[in-house]
Amino acid sequence: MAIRFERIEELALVTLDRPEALNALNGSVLREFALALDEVEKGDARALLITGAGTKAFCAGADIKELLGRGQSAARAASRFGQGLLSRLEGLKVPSIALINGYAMGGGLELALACTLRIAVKGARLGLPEIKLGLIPGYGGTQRLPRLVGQARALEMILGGRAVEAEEALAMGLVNRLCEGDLLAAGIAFAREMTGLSLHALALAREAVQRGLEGSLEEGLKLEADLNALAFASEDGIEGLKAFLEKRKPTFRDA
Ligand code: CO8
Repeated sequence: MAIRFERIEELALVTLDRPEALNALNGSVLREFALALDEVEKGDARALLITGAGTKAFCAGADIKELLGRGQSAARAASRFGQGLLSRLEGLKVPSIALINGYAMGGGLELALACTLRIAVKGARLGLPEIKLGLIPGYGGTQRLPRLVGQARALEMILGGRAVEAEEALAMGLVNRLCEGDLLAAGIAFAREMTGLSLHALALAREAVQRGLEGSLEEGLKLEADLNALAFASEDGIEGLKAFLEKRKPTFRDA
């Protein structure tokens, strides 16, 4: 198996498990990753953590051994397949956190970019080096990176192919947090800042931020008002307000 899928109490953990190839994304990893997403979609995990096996790499990108000789239409299809998979990850009902335990390069960084949030260990390196192979990113990097860190920084990383250290990634907002100790423990603690909350409200909040960024400010404000109305009308919205007024902890039902 190229992917390990585990439950840690209320959390799901996916580990890319090809440390001998720095967890590069070959066909088996991508197929098994799709199955892991199926598990998360139909299961009751309240957050998804994704990491790489070993201490060296989160994921070194697409498996370069499988790339040579791909014709134009096969390359386009492969790009659309990978993009579709990462869009499924991005659109999960539960938040996802990339635990970046070393190199996150090319498709590996694109995988992390499709997660809701990212933590990196000190010493991790993050980059989109495709340009050095005479290629460009193909799993969403040209689109998600500028949305996250701005056009200037994204162009610098994509055109120069330079990987940034974890500290620089934190400073530019590419990762949310740095971790100096136990990355899995840090990821679990980060996820647990959200797992007791309403999944319904979390999904609406993410949609407001992420879809809002696609359009104008005016369109985003309208979207916010529409989603806000849904939150107010939801069971969890009513329960949250009632619980506050009754000075008790809310019991959310994710509805
Ligand atoms: N694919 C396959 N094998 C890899 C990859 C990879 N991406 N990265 C590393 N490996 C293998 C190496 O070949 C090596 O195997 P072996 O021991 O059998 O020779 C093993 O992993 C260890 O790697 P290194 O010896 O190179 O380790 P170093 O510590 O010296 O270097 C680096 C680490 C800097 C991460 C280096 O391995 C590297 O540069 N890797 C390639 C990074 C890269 O260019 N990634 C982008 C790939 S392209 C991509 O992701 C495009 C995504 C969209 C595709 C769209 C589809 C059409």
